[in-house]
Order: sequence, then structure tokens, then C-alpha cells
Amino acid sequence: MEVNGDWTSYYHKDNDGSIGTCSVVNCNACYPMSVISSAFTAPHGVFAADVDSDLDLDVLSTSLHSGDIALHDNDGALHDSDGAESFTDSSLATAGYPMRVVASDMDGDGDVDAVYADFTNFFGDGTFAVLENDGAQTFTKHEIDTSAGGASSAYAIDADGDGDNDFFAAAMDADLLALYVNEGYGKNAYVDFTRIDIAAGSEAVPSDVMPTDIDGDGDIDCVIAADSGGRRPRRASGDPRSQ
Ligand SMILES: [Ca+2]
Ligand SMILES: [Ca+2]
Ligand SMILES: [Ca+2]
Ligand SMILES: [Ca+2]
Repeated sequence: MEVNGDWTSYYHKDNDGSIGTCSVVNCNACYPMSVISSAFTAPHGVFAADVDSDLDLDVLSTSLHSGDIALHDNDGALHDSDGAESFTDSSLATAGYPMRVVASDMDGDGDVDAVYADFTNFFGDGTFAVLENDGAQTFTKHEIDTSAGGASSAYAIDADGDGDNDFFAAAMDADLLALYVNEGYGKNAYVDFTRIDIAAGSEAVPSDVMPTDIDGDGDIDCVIAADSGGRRPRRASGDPRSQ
């Protein structure tokens, strides 16, 4: 994992609607780019959702160097006369090396919470955590599993069809691919998740998971990325944030 990049911004690439008729390869004109935020260093993960329920899409992000899980609140003026979007940045929480964040209402109270995967295995075990939204975009961290070294992916979905949102997760160093079944729905009990290991082993290094009904039989399967040779990401020695 390379964390020393000097790219420091999240961008929005706008589809101008001409892509269907465009004959130009690598057409930047079809997707003009605007900066959403340059507030955090080493951006890694992004997820779009209407976090504050004001009917416009906001952006959640993770940044490896600063460790921030952040909200970029859309002011709803995506097409201002100057062509620039306007987003307000706020850090919702900090972690070691957060790689993935997804938005989902995990407690069923109608507001949008978040789940993130914190890699953190430079210095200790990785973590999966829920950020609870109080309804006014103040978030409280609830660590769900702190023994997930190399946590790199999480994706929330109602996997068992019981009406609450669970989440699938992958952690490379822990060889962990798991479903965390939500047991605390409606009870304000975020730490009440039951972990079900799906597949893990010394020769598998799962790095990403995407739940979906891939075979169309009505239940939720998952698509994964894993290195069957047991190879892990290249890691620098020491603290990469100081390099
Ligand atoms: Ca919004
Ligand atoms: Ca909620
Ligand atoms: Ca469920
Ligand atoms: Ca299925």
C-alpha cells in the first residue's frame, strides 16, 4: 500500500451528457472535473450518499495520512453559475489508516450512519467501526471488531433479509472475510453484531467485498477480491506518515 502520494483532493467528474455520442478516446471534455475538497491528505475512499437527508448527495471520504473519516456536505448548488460545486468539509472521526467508508442507516432511526474499515496494521490490529449519526451530523464512533488487521473493505446491506442493515467486511492481514449480522437494531446497541466468518485461510488475502445477489436466486451473495497466493500489500517500514 502506497501512502506517500502527494495527491490531496477529492474531485467530481461531471458527465455532460454527451458520452453516448462522443467518439473521442479519453474524453476529458465529456467529464470536466471539479474539486470537492483538498482538506485532507492522501485521500483513499469515497462514498456518495445524502448523509444529512436534505435531498442532495454528499460525499463521505477516508484519508490515509490524516486518518480522517470526513463528510463533504453538498450545498445543493452543483451547477452554480461559476461551474463550481460547493461542499463543506467536516471530520467525523479519526482512525489509523481508514481505507473504506460506506453510508447506511445501521440503527434504523432514519438518519444515515457510516461504517468504515481501518487498515492500521502498521502498528496494530485493524478495526471495523460504526459512526452513529445523532440526526444533526454529529457522529459517535462504535468499534465493532478491533482484531481485523489490514481491514480494507466494508459494505452494508440487509444480508439476512430481516429488515436491518448488516455489513460484509474484508481484512487482508487477518485473512478475514466476514458478515457482521446486526443484532442491535432498534436497541441503540451498536456493538451488538454477530460475526460470521465466510471464508478465510492462510492462503487467502481478501481485500474487497461487494454483496449482491449474483445468481439471482433471491439471497445476498458476495463478490470478493483475494490473493490466493497469500501475497499482501507492499508496506513501508516505520510510520509512513512521517516520511
Ligand atoms: Ca445532503
Ligand atoms: Ca441511523
Ligand atoms: Ca439484517
Ligand atoms: Ca443469491
